[in-house]
Amino acid sequence: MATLQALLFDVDGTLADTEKDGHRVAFNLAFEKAGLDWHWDEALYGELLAVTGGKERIRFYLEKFNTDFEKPGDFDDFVKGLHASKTDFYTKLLAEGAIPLRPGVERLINEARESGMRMAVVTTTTPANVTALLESTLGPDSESWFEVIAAGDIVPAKKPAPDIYDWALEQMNLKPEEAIAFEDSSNGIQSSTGANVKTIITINDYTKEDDFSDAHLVLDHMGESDQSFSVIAGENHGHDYLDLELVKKVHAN
Ligand code: XBP
Ligand code: MG
Repeated sequence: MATLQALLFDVDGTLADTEKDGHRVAFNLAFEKAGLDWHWDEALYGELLAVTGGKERIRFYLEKFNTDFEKPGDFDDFVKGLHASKTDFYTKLLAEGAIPLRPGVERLINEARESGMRMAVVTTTTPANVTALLESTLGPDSESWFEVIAAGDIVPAKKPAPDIYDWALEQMNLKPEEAIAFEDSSNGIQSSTGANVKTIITINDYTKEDDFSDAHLVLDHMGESDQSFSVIAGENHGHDYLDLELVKKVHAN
């Protein structure tokens, strides 16, 4: 059995509940600014989350939910511009402190740092969004705690494809069995397990019905010493919050 050497963190939905009150809001602000009458409510956004990547999500919306929209001739540029505006709104929202980390995330990251465990971010979101979230929650230098930020368009095939995990592992010179992933969604776990990385899931409102049968542990959140997690599936080895010791036990099993 390989020794655990690195924690690989998904961002949206795992580190923070960014989708409903962050990304969704920013998309709507960008649509409004562009003079579009599109509005993504919470329920529609849940359906749009089937597709990862903001540019890809805009295209999916037009293909499935707004087929009457007359696409401009320079459609690629139109989508890119809209998405750049969305990123602007999103990073500003985060800088204002709009989105906190989920329970236990900061504690686990700090414990991992103190013990010299290697860490990386593996996400489909835009790199600027990762910087904005980390800086607004963990502090200005926190991005440097992560050896690799695997994000956005670094690989063309986004999650659920395994490519972004494969890329991160290669950058870190790690075998899949030397790492463990933290994800929150079906697209996320398909990507991590597709790259043969064991995965711990923390669900959220948008993903609680997803199929996590390939997960090694499924929790409602990571928990704190005074706020126990609930185990949805898997073995918690007598722990009631997710610390490095439990992560190592899950990895070893
Ligand atoms: C979450 C996503 C992203 C964001 C939007 O990815 O699916 O598409 O919703 O980000 P992950 P961009 O859970 O892997 O972090 O608009 O920057 O693409
Ligand atoms: Mg996610």
